[in-house]
Amino acid sequence: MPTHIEPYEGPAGGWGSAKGMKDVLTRVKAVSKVGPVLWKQNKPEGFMCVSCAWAKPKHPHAFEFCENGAKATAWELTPDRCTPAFFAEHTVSELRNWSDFELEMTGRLTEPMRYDRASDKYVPVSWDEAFAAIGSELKAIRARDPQSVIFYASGRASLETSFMYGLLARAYGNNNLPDSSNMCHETTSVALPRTIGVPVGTVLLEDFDTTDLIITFGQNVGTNSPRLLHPLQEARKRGIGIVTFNPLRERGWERFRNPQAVSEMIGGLETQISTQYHQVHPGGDIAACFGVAKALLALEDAAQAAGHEPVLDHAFIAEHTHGFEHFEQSVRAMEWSEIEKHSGLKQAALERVASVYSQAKSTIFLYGMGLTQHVHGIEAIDMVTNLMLMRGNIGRPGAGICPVRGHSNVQGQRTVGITEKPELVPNDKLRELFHFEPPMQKGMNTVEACEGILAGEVEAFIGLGGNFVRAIPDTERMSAAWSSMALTVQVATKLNHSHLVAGKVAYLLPCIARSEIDRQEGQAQAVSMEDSTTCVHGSWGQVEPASEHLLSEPRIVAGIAEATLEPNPKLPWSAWARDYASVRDAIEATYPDQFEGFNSRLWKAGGFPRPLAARHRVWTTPSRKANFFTPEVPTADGREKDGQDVLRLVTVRSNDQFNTTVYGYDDRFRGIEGTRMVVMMSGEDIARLSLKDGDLITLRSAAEDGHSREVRGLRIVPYSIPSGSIAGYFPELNALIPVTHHAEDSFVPAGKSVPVLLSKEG
Ligand SMILES: Nc1nc2c(c(=O)[nH]1)N[C@H]1C(S)=C(S)[C@@H](COP(=O)(O)OP(=O)(O)OC[C@H]3O[C@@H](n4cnc5c(=O)[nH]c(N)nc54)[C@H](O)[C@@H]3O)O[C@H]1N2
Ligand SMILES: Nc1nc2c(c(=O)[nH]1)N[C@H]1C(S)=C(S)[C@@H](COP(=O)(O)OP(=O)(O)OC[C@H]3O[C@@H](n4cnc5c(=O)[nH]c(N)nc54)[C@H](O)[C@@H]3O)O[C@H]1N2
Ligand SMILES: [Mo]
Repeated sequence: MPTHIEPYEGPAGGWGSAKGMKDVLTRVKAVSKVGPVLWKQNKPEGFMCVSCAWAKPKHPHAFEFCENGAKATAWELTPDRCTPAFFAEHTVSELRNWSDFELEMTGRLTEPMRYDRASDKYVPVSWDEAFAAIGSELKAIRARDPQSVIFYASGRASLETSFMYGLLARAYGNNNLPDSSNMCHETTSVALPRTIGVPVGTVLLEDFDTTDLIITFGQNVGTNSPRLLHPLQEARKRGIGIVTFNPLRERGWERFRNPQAVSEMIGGLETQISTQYHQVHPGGDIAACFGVAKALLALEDAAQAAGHEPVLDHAFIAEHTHGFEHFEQSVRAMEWSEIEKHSGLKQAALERVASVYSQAKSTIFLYGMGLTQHVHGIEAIDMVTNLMLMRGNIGRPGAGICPVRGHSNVQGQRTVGITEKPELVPNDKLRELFHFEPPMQKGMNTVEACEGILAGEVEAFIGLGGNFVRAIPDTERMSAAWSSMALTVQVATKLNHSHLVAGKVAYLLPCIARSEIDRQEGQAQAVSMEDSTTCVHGSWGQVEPASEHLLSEPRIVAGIAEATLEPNPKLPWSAWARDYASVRDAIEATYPDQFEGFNSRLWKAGGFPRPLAARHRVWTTPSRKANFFTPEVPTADGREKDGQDVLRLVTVRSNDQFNTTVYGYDDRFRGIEGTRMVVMMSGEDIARLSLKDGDLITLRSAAEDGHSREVRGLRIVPYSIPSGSIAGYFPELNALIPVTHHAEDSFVPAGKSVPVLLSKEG
């Protein structure tokens, strides 16, 4: 593939988006099949996109999909097949040298496969054989130690599958339910319950219609949630300001041309998205928010002196919050010089933020991985929450906090019990409804699962979707440790590297995808998911499954459960797998306040919102108030302790990938085409390090823990990023991240600030 690197001048959306979509549809030969499906994408009674979790509107656009949603659907609906004949031709060792892109380009998996160590190949098996073998291994391990099996879930599986999967793990005897969320928004799930009493965002889609200001941190809208550009564009058309904090210039936050608006496409019109763009240092959001708070207090002092309306919402602070005095003192005590040093932003810039914030009646605070994937990510979210509470921007229309979730049902998985934390599980309900004793021992999160595998303490890994080995840190150490496990089972749609690091006994189980018609006993079944704004939607598959041998995910979970667990009439696995409405009834019985009338509300346009106390200014925190928490650290990444030569690496997604799924090698908005092996670096650093555009370099981990980690053959690309930090792509650079480098308390790998050393090659 030719490499072409040149700054991209176009907007997000626009003709580039149409072309990007067409390229992938053509590549996977899915043009004719995908068209009719896209028409139904994200519409009531339609099919819910498998890409991001952004909200689906009540009144959808004619095409309620984006460039990347279309790519995700096309990727699922490719006519290519990865069949037993393919596996007969290639050994697993050989396939390990293939790229992520090449593996998934082989097409959809068609039959259940068993790894045969003697020939180093996957060989076909029947489903009955696979379930029986998995069940017998799991039973044997359970007799030794039920805590040594991991039940991983990636955030795509439906509410129905996820609920059954959680029950499977617990009936087996553990809470080892790490989720992709443990690498993603778990920092949110730990931060927000302490401050506002709920683990999820409070904003609904309609809040974008009435808000007066949107402030964003660390999210890449144009690539990772492009449908959110529509409400942002509409807000801008109402004259609403958008303030963005992001170390990189991300095109989606700069300007947008709606590919669905003929006038914009033909007339070349585009909307400026951010009215203020602040290139904060990675990890500098804590200091930046301190600066905005300090400037806000100065405005408050001035307003009081002049006898004007106050800037702070004193009534809200007094009635609804706790901890303001200490917060205020800390903010007043923090020097501007410190704030500027740690945020990389000037006092005047932060005063401009405070000025628009002080004038906005209602403000939405939106954020993504730029906050959650830092060592002190919780403190960064706390500071955003503090800013929000200062002006009472929660529990009223047009205001609130909006963590933008990743996978399409990752938030919902947590809601229905995929968690390693037993205190978040309605254990009494499980006892009462399903007649088994739920385990009370805390389970392993992703990082603990990795550490357990490295220590040889984990005997089996079951993966419900995802690509664990590529998504986690320390790729090489983890791949090497993998084969020590007695059993590995992967439920998947497409081949990936996690399938090529087999345990002693290993199975690869192919499943029906969400865009496909899932018939059980002749009846099409609907599934459901929860979006980023707590709205729950039903989804119908649209096309015939990729192979007649595929089973649905609920059916596979039921198969494993029945082969492993003693019969329990209260856990009717097969009956559930025959009729998903009965699973929804079980979900409603387990969570009656969250899922009241689940089946009857499944097709409500725009989804039905789960109730959320914080939306009504009811605070389910220990203090019964919303809490100001004052960070004790000035930056989210603790880089002050770094040695002189250390650079901080920010790992990000390109516009041509969905996590570890690489659709192609073009990152259009960043002007990087034909390669993913790049390091984006500021002109200042390039000069300081005597490098030049196009130089090849090696990155090494700066961690001194006795393990060497390096990635070679990376090409220097000049980019607008604060000096001292560099950026590159996940998952290629995950080999540089020590598994111990994670957010405190939430254990999310800290992929947004990885200490590395650079050396020039050749
Ligand atoms: N097309 C597509 N869509 C996706 C995905 C995908 O891979 N492809 N992945 C899905 C998933 S699972 C998730 S979690 C989401 C992820 O969506 P995002 O949250 O947008 O994740 P990233 O691509 O990691 O980008 C993080 C952004 O944070 C910025 N950033 C990095 N460090 C900092 C910092 O310290 N402070 C600030 N203020 N900004 C910072 C980066 O420059 C980047 O713009 O997207 C989901 N949607
Ligand atoms: N350095 C660094 N590391 C990161 C991140 C980062 O920003 N930087 N981001 C983290 C984040 S936010 C996340 S969410 C994780 C993602 O981690 P995962 O969720 O584990 O990874 P994905 O790449 O989304 O998984 C892709 C695979 O899922 C399977 N699949 C696709 N559709 C289906 C389906 O319908 N059913 C089943 N059973 N399988 C399916 C396919 O086989 C495909 O190969 O990565 C994390 N890792
Ligand atoms: Mo994610």
